[in-house]
Amino acid sequence: MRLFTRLALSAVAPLLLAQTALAAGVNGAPAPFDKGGVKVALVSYISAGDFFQAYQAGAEAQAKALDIDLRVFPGRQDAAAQREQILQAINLGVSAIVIDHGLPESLGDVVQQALDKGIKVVAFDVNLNNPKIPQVEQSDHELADLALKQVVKENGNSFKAGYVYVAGFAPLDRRNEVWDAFKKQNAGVVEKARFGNVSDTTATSTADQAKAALAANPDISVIFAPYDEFARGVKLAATDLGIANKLKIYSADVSTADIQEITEPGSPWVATVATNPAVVGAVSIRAAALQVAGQEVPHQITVKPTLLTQEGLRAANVQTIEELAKKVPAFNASDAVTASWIPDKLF
Ligand code: SR1
Repeated sequence: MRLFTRLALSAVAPLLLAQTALAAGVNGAPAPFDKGGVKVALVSYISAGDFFQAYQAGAEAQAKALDIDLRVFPGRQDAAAQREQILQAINLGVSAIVIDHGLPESLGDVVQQALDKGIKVVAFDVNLNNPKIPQVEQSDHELADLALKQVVKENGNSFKAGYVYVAGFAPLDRRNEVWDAFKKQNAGVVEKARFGNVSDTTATSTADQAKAALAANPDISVIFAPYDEFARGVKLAATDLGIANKLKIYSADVSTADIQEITEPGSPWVATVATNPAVVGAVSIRAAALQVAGQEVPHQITVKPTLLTQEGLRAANVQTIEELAKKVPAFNASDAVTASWIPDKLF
């Protein structure tokens, strides 16, 4: 063999071996997962923030365990770009697309194009209203209900409140239904200010709005901020205004950074209700894989959230999401959409 050919082969051989190892498939899995290398796209609308990064990491871990070739399209809160990315995924010849958030009105026709080509679709937190598309959610009604029960436990049912909300995002809209019902049932709860912003700078923009709202309404003692970026913004504002000791913030979501903000001395962020977003990402990929394998997937897939209080986190000395996962089984794994052939030891 000529020297050049030998050198070229020796350089390529490890790559070929790596590819073989990567595309080895999953033992005992049905086609096409027995061969591996199934292409799946994850198309997100929001990619900034702890929740969405952890969701993506969980999706990647589950994809790796299933020997899926996962193509990630990061969102930039740009509806037109998300449509374009779905078309790109279709052109790549993916077998399934997971759509993570987005605006339903701008997705319907491109999602239909995917379905028409036999591509399986899974929706997380975006209502695509199609019986062929399983919907993944974190049981948002229960999430808001648990948070508001904790509000009443700690503040009674007569107080002035601030509320952080942006309409048009399915999980926030569902949580809002519970907030509306809560106010109807508790006439002593007065919503004095409502604000919110979802962007690539959600926390800091919300902080600016919160500062104005809290300065104008010094009698607000409770803030319902059911998204961790919102809660982080309100906490920032309360600290800047020097009123952290007069305010209690209740939120959704959790991350290692959130745990640190909740448990630090004097923090006004007293409770959150959350799932492990990495587990939700893994569940979304499993829903896609099961459909590709031709197996049954329920239309509504829920990952149940858990109430985490400042007091409880401090008492258990939990400082990271990994420590939380060791203490609370629901943060480690979900039994939603599993199968014997799907590896579930991810984290
Ligand atoms: C802008 S929507 C933000 C929410 O999406 C996910 O459901 C997270 O729980 C987050 O609160």
